[in-house]
Amino acid sequence: MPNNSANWFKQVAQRAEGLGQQRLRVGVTGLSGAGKTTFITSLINQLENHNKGLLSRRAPFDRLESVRWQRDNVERAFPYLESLGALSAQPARWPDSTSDLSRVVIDLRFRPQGLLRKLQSTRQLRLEIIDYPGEWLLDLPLLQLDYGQWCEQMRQWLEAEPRRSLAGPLRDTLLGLDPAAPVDAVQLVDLTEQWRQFLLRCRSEAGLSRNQPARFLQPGSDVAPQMLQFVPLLLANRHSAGEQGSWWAECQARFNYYRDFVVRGFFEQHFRHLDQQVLLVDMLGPMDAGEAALNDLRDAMEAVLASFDYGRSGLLARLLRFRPRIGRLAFCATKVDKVNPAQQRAVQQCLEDLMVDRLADVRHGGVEVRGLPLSAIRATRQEGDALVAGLQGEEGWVRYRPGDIPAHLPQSLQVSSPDLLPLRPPPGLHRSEPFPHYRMDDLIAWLIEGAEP
Ligand SMILES: Nc1nc2c(ncn2[C@@H]2O[C@H](COP(=O)(O)OP(=O)(O)OP(=O)(O)O)[C@@H](O)[C@H]2O)c(=O)[nH]1
Ligand SMILES: [Mg+2]
Repeated sequence: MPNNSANWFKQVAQRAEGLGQQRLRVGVTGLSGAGKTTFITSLINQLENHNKGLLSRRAPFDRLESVRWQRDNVERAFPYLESLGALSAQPARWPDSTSDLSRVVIDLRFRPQGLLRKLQSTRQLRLEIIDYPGEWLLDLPLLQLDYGQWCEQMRQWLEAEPRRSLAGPLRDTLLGLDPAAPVDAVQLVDLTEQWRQFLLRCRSEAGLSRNQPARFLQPGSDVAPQMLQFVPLLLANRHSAGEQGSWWAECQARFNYYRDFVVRGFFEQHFRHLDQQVLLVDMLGPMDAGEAALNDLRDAMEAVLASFDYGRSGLLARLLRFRPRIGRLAFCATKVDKVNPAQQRAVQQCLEDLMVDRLADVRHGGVEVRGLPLSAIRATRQEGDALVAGLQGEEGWVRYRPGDIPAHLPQSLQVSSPDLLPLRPPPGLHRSEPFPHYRMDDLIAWLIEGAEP
């Protein structure tokens, strides 16, 4: 049957061709300061040095022939060189804080294996990484609210402490505005700025994470500032109305734009295309800050994880009008080099204890979840049961015992915290050597494995 076998070879060859070019889009997110920029910098560095570090010993990286990070023609490119510059400076610095979405494109070329070897010389995987502020996901609930309902919700939030005190006289001013009265454009600009300052205080003074609208604090470059001028009118409700030119009409129009274009736009343009997601969480900071910070972290992460919960009779698909397709979620406690290696799993365990119900929901909705305690760049070295590291802004080294992490998070959320010092990055980091880390290789392998190169 020569004809049949020719067909068969043709089919296999076509399949090999199709497989030859694959694409994997990975989202990386976390609340501000979670460690996103450092993580992505280390990830590119580990891939660029795949033949030297821990990656070289594991499949499929033993078949990895070349890695090319794309410098040109990438829209909103991730600041890789700037981050490397800071990390390899003397003294070394952490990369600057970022507040916008950014993208990385890396092409990986693998030697094919088995039968495909004869049909095709190489296999390519295009890895796209999207770094975006986790706070943007906290706007998801806005998709189910109209402006009047949002005003009602903000009124409730501002009635309770600590927001009531943090809002101070702004609450009285907003309560004094008649939604149907003609808008005062100058006052609206002023009130918007006051609302932003209030959100900043919520974040920095009370450690609150649910600060709406999220783009007031992390606007991103795709939103015109004048579109971010609206405030909740605390006397308004879902039945309110107002003629053109009223406070109501003006604020409602901008709220609708924010909800329908800014929030929905992010989910439709970026989020919907993600195949996999890495969610980074700084668990050590809140453990150090205490019960209130842990409570708030739980609230915020529950809101973030709602974006990956595909169960619950398709609520997410209804809100977004499309079915998200994230298949794998890596849920990682970051910066675990700050505790003893033997305690790193406990940090991850405490994080998973905090989120236990929501993680179960995400898994139940069909997403594969893996938890890994990570350090993108190891700033400490172990000596006996002590750690040795350098402190930011100082020379020389300190030797210290960071203290214990409980095996599980107590229900009361009362934990004795480890000693957290402001560490500087280790010296001698260079682009051409793999950065020291914990478990970056496990994570990268898990992500790539999902694409089966
Ligand atoms: N010891 C240690 N510290 C880290 C590590 N990764 C991040 N950090 C610390 O955490 C800080 C924040 O890290 P970034 O990578 O800037 O975090 P980010 O999530 O990009 O922060 P924003 O851009 O501000 O949202 C850094 O300045 C470091 O102080 C790590 O692997 N080990
Ligand atoms: Mg950043």
